[in-house]
Amino acid sequence: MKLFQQAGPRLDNQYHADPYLSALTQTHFSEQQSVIRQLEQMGELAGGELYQLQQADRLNEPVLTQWDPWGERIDQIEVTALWKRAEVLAAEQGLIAIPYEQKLGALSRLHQFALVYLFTPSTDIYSCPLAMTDGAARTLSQSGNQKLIDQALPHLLSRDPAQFWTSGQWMTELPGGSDVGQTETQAHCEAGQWKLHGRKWFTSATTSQMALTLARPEGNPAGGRGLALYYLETRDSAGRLKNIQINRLKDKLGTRKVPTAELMLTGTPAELVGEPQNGVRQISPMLNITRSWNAISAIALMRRGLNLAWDYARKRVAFGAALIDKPLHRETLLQLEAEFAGAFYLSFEMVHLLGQAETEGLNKQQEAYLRLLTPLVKLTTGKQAVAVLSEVLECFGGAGYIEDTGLPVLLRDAQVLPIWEGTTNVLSLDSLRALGSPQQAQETLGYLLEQVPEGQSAALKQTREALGSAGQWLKQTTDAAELERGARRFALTLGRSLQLSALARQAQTMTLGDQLPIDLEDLMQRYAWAPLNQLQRH
Ligand code: MFK
Repeated sequence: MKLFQQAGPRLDNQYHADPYLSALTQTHFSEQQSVIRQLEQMGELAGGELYQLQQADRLNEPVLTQWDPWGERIDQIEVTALWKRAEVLAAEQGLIAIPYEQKLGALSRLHQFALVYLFTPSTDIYSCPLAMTDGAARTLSQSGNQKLIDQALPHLLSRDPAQFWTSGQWMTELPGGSDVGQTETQAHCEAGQWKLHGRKWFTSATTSQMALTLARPEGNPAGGRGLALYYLETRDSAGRLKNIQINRLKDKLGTRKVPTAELMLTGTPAELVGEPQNGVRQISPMLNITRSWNAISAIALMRRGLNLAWDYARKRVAFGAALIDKPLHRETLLQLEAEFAGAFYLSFEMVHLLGQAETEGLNKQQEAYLRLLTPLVKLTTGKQAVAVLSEVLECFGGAGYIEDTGLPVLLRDAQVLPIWEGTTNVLSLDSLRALGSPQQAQETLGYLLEQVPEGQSAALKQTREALGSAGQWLKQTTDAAELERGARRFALTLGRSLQLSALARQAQTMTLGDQLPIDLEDLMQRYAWAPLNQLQRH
C-alpha cells in the first residue's frame, strides 16, 4: 500500500520571492543595477546554500571550552559552521561597510538593510554581532576619539574576512538589564591605564574581538551619569583573553546559535572613549543602531515564516482543496500579510531617514521624528514578530510544532526581539522621553498627522483619529504615574498608526506584482481591522 507523502515547504530565490523588497529596491536603485544584482545573489544564497546549511546545522550549538588538557584556563568558544560561513559572507558583502563607505550617499543604509533583511533569516541571528558591530562603528566614528577610530574602524569596516572584527556591547549586569545606571563594574586608572573589574551578566556574541562597555570610574557618583564608556580588545596577540573569564554560556529559549555568556572582568585593560562620565548618553548611538537592526530582523523573520506558509498552503490539501483555496486559511494568511506590510514599510522608512541623517542631515522636525521612530518601530515590530510567527506555526498544524521542520526555531528566535535592546515597556518610556517638552511633543505629533496621506477611506480616517487621540491623551495627562501607566498603549497606538500611514503612502504608488494574491489597498484595509487606538480600551 502506498502511503500518503506530504511535500514540505521550499524556498526559492528570496529576493525574487519578495514583492515588497523587489518593488522598493527597483524604485530606489533603478540606476544602480549592481545593487540589484547583489540583492539577487543574496536572495539566491538565502533560499539556497545558506538555507540548506542552516537545516544541516540545526542541532549544533556553540561550545565553550574553559580548560585545556593541561589545566590552563583558555575559555575558547567555538561557533557552529553556519556562523563561520555567515561571518565570511558578512565581511565580503560589506554588511557593515556599506553605510560607512557611502558609495550611494543617503541610499547606503537602504542598500545595507535590504541585504541584511535577506541575510538574516538564513543565518540564525548572526545579525546580533553584526548589529553590535554597526553600533560600535557608529559610536566610535561620532566619538571624536581619533586613536580608537584609527585602531578599530578599519577592522569593523573591513571586507576582508581575515581582517574583519565584530564588536560586543557589554551593558547588562545583574542589578539592572534595563536600569543600566546600576552598573557595578568599576574602572580604575593605574599609571595611565584603565582597568575594569566586575561581572557582565549577559554579553551577546562573546567571540567578538572588541567591545564597548560601561563602567564606573572610581569616585564617580551612582547612576547613569556616573558611568563612562570604555573600549576594550578581548584578546592579546597570542589569542589569550585579557583578564576576562567566561563563566558559562547562557541556556536560552532561542537564539541558541548566539554564544551569549557571563563574564568576569578581572582587571581588563580598557580605554576611555570620551569623557569619564555620561556613559549612557555616549553609548546611545549604539542603542539606536541596534534597535534599527532589531526591527529589520523582526520583519525578516516574519517574511521567512510567511514565505514558508504560503508555499505550504499551495501544496497542502485538506477537506478537498489546497489550503490556499480555502477562504479561511487564505484570509488568515492575508491578515498576517497585512501586519507584515505595515511593519515592513515603516521599518524601511526609518532606514531611509537614518541614511539621510548620516549624509545630508535632517531638519529639526525630521530629527525629532527619527528619534521617536526608532523605539516605536523596534517595540511595535518586536511584538508583531512574536504574534505573526506564532500564527505561522499554526498554519502548518502539528508540523509547525515539530523541530526538524525548522519552523519552531522561528518563534523561539522571534521571542528575543521584544526583550533585548530595551523591552517594550522600557522603549515605551523612551518614546515619551524622545518626544521632549509638551510643546515639542505636540509639534512632532502634528508632523505625524501631516504625513498621513489624503483620502477618506475608513483606514485613513482611523489613522488620523488614533493619532489625534494620542496627542489629546498626552496633552491631558499631566500626572506622572498616569503617563507611565499609559505609556505602552500610547506607544503602540503611535507605532500602529504610523505603520498604517506608511502602508497607505506606499499603496498610492507601489504595486506588489503577481507573487501575492492581493494588492496594498486590500492589505491596508485588513491592517485597519485590528484596533489602532489602544488608548480607548481603558
Ligand atoms: C538582531 C538585532 C539586534 C541585536 C542586538 C544584539 C545585542 C543584544 C545585547 C543587549 O541586549 S545589550 C543591552 C541592551 N540594553 C538596553 O537597551 C538598555 C535598556 N534601557 C534603556 O534603554 C534605558 O532607557 C536607559 C539605560 C537608557 C536609561 O538609563 P539612564 O541612566 O536612566 O539614562 P537617562 O538618564 O534616561 O539618559 C541618559 C542620557 O542618554 C540622556 O541624555 P542627557 O544626558 O543629554 O540628558 C538621554 O536623553 C540619553 N539617551 C538615553 N537613551 C537614548 C538617549 N539618547 C538618544 N537615544 C536614546 N535611545
